[in-house]
Amino acid sequence: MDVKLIGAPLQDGAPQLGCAMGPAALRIAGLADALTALGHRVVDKGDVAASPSSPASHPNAAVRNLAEISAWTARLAETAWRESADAMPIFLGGDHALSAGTVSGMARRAAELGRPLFVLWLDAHTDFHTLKTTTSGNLHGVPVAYFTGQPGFQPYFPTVSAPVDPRNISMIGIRSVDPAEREAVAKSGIAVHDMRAIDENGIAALLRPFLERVAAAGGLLHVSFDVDFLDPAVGPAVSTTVPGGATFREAHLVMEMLHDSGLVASLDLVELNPFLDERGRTAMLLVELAASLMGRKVMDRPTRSY
Ligand code: DIR
Ligand code: MN
Ligand code: MN
Ligand code: MN
Repeated sequence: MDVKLIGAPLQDGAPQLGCAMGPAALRIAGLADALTALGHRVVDKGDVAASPSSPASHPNAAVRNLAEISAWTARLAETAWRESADAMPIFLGGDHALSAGTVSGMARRAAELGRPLFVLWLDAHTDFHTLKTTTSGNLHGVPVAYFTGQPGFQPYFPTVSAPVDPRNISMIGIRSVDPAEREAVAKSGIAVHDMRAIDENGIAALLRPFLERVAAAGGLLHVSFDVDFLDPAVGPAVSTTVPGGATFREAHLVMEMLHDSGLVASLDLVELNPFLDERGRTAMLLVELAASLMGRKVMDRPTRSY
């Protein structure tokens, strides 16, 4: 497969600095080589840059870095749309605000192909705040509301040309939902699978019917992988750790099922903060998981010492 690595070193959407180092850490951990070894043709497109032309403010005074995130959203939506024409883009974050851009760009691509876009959201959080409801003001908490076309983002953010149907979104790993998000996400039609659902059913039983639905609809699948989907013991390098997350085995199973499905059109690897890491282990783990999504089987997995 033709794969493009696209660095998106934004960090203004997160509460702590450090995500800007994420793309570099993923490169140093060997992402391109791991995918090349699986037979893919990998092109590293380098890092995208964005900066706002003028400052912006919102009546909700909590909102932080609005102009910066809006500029990143415009730039990444254009990039995702353009680069997905002839390859599978893998976006190296950068904080999760980047998905406002990548998912809306992929939705535009899917609409042009006459196919529905589906989104698998692997995260501790639902990221369904609007500019009005966020209390932290960290805009990594708003991308899903944005790309599904919830009200209140205009004129602050670019117009969403092809909003994602909330019924085409499956969230897995959820265990931190703010009060304002709870009702909104329940009403939206998004399938929210929390950790209890994983514990009671097993993660495969949650993912399989979703993948079958994507296949039956002839859809494109975008996967958005937030490091905090993982348990902090496995993936410590993230600013918003929440205990009780997915194990390596659960994440790995998800990746292999995604590979087997053949449905994945694009991928975000987000919220990696190498400044909080222990000797790059979270970056290396993400490379392993991405390799599994791209076809590596357990039996081929080289032994690695962290
Ligand atoms: C929280 C945290 N819901 C907020 N969100 C995070 O600040 O809006 N998303 N960490 O990944
Ligand atoms: Mn997130
Ligand atoms: Mn999260
Ligand atoms: Mn594997």
